[in-house]
Amino acid sequence: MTLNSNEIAALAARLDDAQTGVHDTLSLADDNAVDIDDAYRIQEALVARRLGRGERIVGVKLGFTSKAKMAQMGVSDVIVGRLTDAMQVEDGADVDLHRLIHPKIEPEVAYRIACDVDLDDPDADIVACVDAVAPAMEIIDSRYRDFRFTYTDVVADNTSAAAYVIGPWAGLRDVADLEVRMTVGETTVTGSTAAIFDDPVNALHALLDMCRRRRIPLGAGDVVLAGAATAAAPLTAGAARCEIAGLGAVTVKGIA
Ligand code: OOG
Ligand code: MG
Repeated sequence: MTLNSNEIAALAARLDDAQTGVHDTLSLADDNAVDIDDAYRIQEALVARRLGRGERIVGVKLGFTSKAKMAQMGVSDVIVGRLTDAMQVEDGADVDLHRLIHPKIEPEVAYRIACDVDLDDPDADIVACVDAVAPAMEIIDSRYRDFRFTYTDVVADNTSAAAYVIGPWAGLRDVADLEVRMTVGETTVTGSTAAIFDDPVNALHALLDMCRRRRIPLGAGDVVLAGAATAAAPLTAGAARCEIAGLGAVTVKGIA
């Protein structure tokens, strides 16, 4: 750790102001020496500001669980961020693009946790604690100029989390290699759920490991976004739809 608590609070405020004011900011690394522990402390302080405005934690998200995302963003290690109720968009609902800086959307698999996970129990079985799986999309909106950031930058920025939408839940089942198709305006991206750590269930094991290391609680009712299966696409006005073969579809509508 290299930053004191005032510096942590100031950097969290800078990122929070960028989000609420809908403007970008420069890489924190340009004028600060931020290590990975500092980055998670900034993320915690950033999320605490949202909770102070009455938001509630509803889950967690993983980032960079697929090679496509690592290659797109030039980052190659898993990251974890927090989801709040204010980020949730109902299936089929509108997303106001004016409240976002330069949003992108990506196809994801969501899991639902049905019991509290004891992070201190070395035998904790996270998969046994999951009761449902669903097709999902995440809207990411890096607060950094041109979506360019370092590894510590993106962790501090709550892993670019902005919004997410979840389709119909199904009972937990094998989703190891299902075709993924996302259409946003003229753009269609295709891939497979296998892009997520060979099988999205492996993201749950990575999540447990990250939550233990970062002391992030995993409780009954929490939603987990396992990470994008393909590179992200710019979110434009109109419908965005993701279909995962055998699991179902989910949509949102960008409003300019
Ligand atoms: C960081 C978020 C990565 C994913 O699913 O891999 C992520 C970013 O790409 O801005 O959410
Ligand atoms: Mg994502």
